[in-house]
Amino acid sequence: MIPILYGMPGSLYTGKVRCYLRKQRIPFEERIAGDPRFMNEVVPVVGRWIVPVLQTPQGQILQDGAMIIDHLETLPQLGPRAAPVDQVLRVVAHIFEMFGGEGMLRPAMHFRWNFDETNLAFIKRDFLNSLAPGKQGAEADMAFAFASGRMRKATLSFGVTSQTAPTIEHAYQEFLELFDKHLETTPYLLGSSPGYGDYGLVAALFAHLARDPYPSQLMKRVAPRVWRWVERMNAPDADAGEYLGNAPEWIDLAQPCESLDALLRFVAEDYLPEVEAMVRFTNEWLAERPDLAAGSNGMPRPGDRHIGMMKFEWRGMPIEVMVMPYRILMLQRIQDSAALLNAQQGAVLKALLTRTGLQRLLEISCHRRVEREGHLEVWGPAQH
Ligand SMILES: N[C@@H](CCC(=O)N[C@@H](CS)C(=O)NCC(=O)O)C(=O)O
Repeated sequence: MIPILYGMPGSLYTGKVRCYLRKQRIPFEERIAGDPRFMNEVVPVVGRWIVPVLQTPQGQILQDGAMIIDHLETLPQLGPRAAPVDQVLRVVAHIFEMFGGEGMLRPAMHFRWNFDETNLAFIKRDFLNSLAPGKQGAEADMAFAFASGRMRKATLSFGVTSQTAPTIEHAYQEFLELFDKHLETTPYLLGSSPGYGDYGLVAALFAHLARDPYPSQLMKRVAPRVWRWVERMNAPDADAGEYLGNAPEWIDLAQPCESLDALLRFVAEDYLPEVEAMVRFTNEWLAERPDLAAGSNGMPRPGDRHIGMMKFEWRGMPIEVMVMPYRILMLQRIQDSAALLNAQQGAVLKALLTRTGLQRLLEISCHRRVEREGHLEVWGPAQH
């Protein structure tokens, strides 16, 4: 028996787990979400339709990219651990895990859903392969209209509109250039092996941005090293021949690394305002619900994934986006790993975050923690 990964080739979060499984050289079977076994055996357990899901050889069902990787990290491994040994790098890894998996949804969704002339035929085939295999004609058209309609609506809810699109494109191109420059000297984000940061970034950068026709061309043209990194992330070995073994095992944070600083500054400009607005919005939302029971998500349905829409200023323009408690969980991962640092490590992290404009990431928090229970995000106990 080997683990079964339920997902889709075109799914952002499935890519995160798939890369991890390959890097660990864990044999696994990937099944599509349109497999009847997903609907019959998995969805009732998970409580909502969502991928990726890992079914372990013992029959345990795990949902959520980060939780699946965390679980596998506790088992004996063949490949490199996702958590860097250095505790400060671990915090940096979780920052990019959050940014890649959550902060990069705007370019990912924009470049998938707003370039129909180049993308649509591919996406339609890809979606139908995974969701409605074997369906033809009107039946297939209906299945794709339903799935793509939901995703186009989600694209808007992530703040992708005709007003924000030019800035999203501009910012994404800047990110590609910065990451490409960074990869000149290191095959992975923080050194010679992949970690949580790489797995977070590959979520958006593989399925949507490297695989869909329009953004794939863009990435190859603007950032060939990033495209190679995506390929490398999908290989079981280190796949870093072009570095001739000269790359550092880990980036040494005692020395300033200009290209890493530049990426962190990008995260500060592109994503920190949203994280701050999310924490503000959530604290107001919680204040209006003093009796919210621990263990519940406070929404009409336990599977609901967002608690409302918030407005904030993004790169000088108003933008409206949904607020997802899952992102608070991702912020907690960063802060929890920072809380483990000793004084000396804390000083290294503080210097790094201060010079890159990210120090607020450690200073803001919600009045209640987000926890995971029964495969869902729920509120933890009220803190007094
Ligand atoms: N936090 C979750 C997010 C998973 C997620 O959003 N998956 C998408 C596909 S990439 C999905 O299943 N969406 C549900 C839907 O389309 O209704 C994880 O990391 O597993």
